[in-house]
Amino acid sequence: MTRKALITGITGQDGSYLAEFLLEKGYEVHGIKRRASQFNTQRVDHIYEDPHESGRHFKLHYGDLTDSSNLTRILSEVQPDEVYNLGAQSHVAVSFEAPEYTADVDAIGTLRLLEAIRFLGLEKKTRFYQASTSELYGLVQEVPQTETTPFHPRSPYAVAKMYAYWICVNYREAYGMYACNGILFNHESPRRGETFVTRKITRGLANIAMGLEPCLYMGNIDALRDWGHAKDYVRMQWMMLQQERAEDFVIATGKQYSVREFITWSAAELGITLEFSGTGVDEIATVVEVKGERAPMLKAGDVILRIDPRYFRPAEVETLLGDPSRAKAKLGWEPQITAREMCAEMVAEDYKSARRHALLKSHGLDVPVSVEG
Ligand code: NDP
Ligand code: GDR
Repeated sequence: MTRKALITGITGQDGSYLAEFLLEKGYEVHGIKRRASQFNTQRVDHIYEDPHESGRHFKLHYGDLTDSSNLTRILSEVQPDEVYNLGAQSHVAVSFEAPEYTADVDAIGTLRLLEAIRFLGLEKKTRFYQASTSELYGLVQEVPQTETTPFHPRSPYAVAKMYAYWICVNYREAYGMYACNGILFNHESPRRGETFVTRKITRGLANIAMGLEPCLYMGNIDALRDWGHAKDYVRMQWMMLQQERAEDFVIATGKQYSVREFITWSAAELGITLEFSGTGVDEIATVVEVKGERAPMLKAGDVILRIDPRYFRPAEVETLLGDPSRAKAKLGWEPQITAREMCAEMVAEDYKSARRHALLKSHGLDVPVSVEG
């Protein structure tokens, strides 16, 4: 029998990698996409199958985590063996601006799915994966963070995800559901949303190198993160649903770097040596040297990075470092791609598209470039 998986958030970074992974494993993959006024399936377009053809293994359903009846109908139609709840308003800074919506989607959305599974009598058939987050640790109580480190969320996003974490545990304990939390630390890729810090940097610097924009404006570049590659992390999401017993796991690399280091690496991939000077909001990064051909529009002395306080958050998570040893011991999971390798891959992809844009621009076809976020 073909196994069926339902992925919420399939159009996002993780959803797209997970869909590819499950299709390769022979699953029938169903995903929930939101209605939007423009196409929003770019990350999964390469695996799209024409609905007019039979024997399809990849199907998209319109839906939304704020809509219980829609979720119940999709679950009832699909009868999935596995549900991966990756859908979320996932931007921490945005959650301060839209806290109620974030809670509705990220917290109550999770409850809606779990209740729909129970209501349909699928609680013994359907296994449930919840996309939990290192943001739960927030103001960290212990270094490194493990499955037993106390939570102290620091944003409406993290508070909503804390509800989702506990409701998942609660449905496991109360109804014997196979429901588990992957407490995932930051993970990135060339498919990362453009307003998360790594992608903002790789895309911004590639654009600057090609003369498409003059300067990158950043927030707290002293923040420390444990960055892994999304491809490694979706493999672990699947592994967590293949165990005898549902358990929660920390997924991380165990290594930590600053945003500033990530900027330096990204610049180096483009042949640019940067020097940081000044402090606080007056800090800047200046080009010291340009090697090779990748940054034809830059020269020593150019200031290409400044601090803009509007990217500071009302409450910041300064430092995160995960301890993945339980995942390694119990599941044999280890990340295969280092943060530095991931950075190189992201810069290479963004550089390709910056070059394309620059070429179009040189032929009079202007392409708007935005790095808000
Ligand atoms: P993305 O922001 O790339 O993707 C989020 C997905 O959720 C998109 O498909 C989005 O749809 C969808 N979505 C948003 N709002 C709704 C809604 N109201 N109803 C249904 N779907 C919705 O996130 P990632 O892929 O990076 O992350 C996946 C999950 O893992 C998220 O829950 C995130 O919070 C969590 N997480 C992520 C980490 C990371 O570092 N990436 C770390 C820890 C946890 P659309 O494309 O239409 O916007
Ligand atoms: P985070 O990721 O908040 O950790 O949440 P993000 O990449 O947005 O920020 C990481 C750190 O970088 C600092 N920072 C900036 N961030 C952004 N976005 N833009 C900037 O200009 C900027 N300058 C500095 C931030 O302040 C922060 O400290 C991500 C999301 O994927 C969540 O959904 C997920 O749960 C967590 O990772 C784990």
